[in-house]
Amino acid sequence: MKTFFNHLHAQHQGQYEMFRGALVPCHEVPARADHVLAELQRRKLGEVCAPQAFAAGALTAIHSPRYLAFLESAWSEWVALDPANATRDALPSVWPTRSFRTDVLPDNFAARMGLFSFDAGSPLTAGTWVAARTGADCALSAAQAVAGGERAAFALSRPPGHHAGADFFGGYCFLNNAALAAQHLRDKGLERVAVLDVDYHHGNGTQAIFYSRPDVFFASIHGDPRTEYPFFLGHADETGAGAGEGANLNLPLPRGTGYAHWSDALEVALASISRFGAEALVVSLGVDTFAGDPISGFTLQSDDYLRLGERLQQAGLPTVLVFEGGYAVEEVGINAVNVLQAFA
Ligand code: OKP
Ligand code: ZN
Repeated sequence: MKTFFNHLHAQHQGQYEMFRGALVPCHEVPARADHVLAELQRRKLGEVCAPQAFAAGALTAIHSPRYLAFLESAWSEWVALDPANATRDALPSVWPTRSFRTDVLPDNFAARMGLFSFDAGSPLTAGTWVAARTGADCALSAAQAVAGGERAAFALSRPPGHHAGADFFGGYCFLNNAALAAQHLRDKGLERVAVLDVDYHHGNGTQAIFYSRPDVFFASIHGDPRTEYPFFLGHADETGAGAGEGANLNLPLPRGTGYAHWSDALEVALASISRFGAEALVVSLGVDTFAGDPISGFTLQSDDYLRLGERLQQAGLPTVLVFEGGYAVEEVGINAVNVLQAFA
């Protein structure tokens, strides 16, 4: 299986995220991807390729032009506010909520940061745009390889993507890599595509992007949003809207869930994807379901990722795997590569 990777991911290096009123060091660090790359190379598991650079149209197929324009210019606007900002990441601190207008684009930069985001845990840095953009190129390149006949491909991109919506960032995510991959498969002629999100956190961005569409099925296994981030989406009664009714499946599970119960949910998700008649599969591959993850609550063990990889392979679909979460930095390489090795 080919891996698409670009070292520019490391340009996105946030310093702090807001947690309980304090700024704490970011969990989403460049070393995460570097550990996965090192483990792939240690096990000699397939070729590591640089992504192709895709034209802007591949991004506007999912994201709004005004959001993309904001992301691209955000860092220079931030530094223009105050030259001292060059050493500080940009974090939002004000958001429009119920009864506010979101149709008028504010001139004020802080206001636009809030309009286009949903939390204060996702610092926007000098290298965020280039990293997110080349990360998206990795996902699109992996989709292109699979559309061209490869059985599977892996996008080793960061920052992750599944919390990013058509026009908002949050949850460490800026561009929705999995959604971009799924859309690219559709644009290459596959009629029905499924996204299976196995990250600990609900993929609210991916769900929102495809919620009204009958051609992209979204299934997610995640910590129950009643207690777990991102809190405001991911309940079991969210089944799709309009033409997309029935094409969304949420399988929330309580904190403490281990592979024995987690894999029951996996079977339910794969059965639905099969009933849907998917011609290809995109996996949002978060490994923050690991027992040792510092910000998550499931208890999967490293060997369980071998079983996951084997089961995904048995689903029998052309598959794009896209790297998402996983914050136990020392084990993230072993866990992610276990999935890939068992699949291959
Ligand atoms: C991104 B992905 C921890 C706060 C956690 C955001 C979690 C984002 C997870 N102190 N806030 O789904 O792995
Ligand atoms: Zn996660």
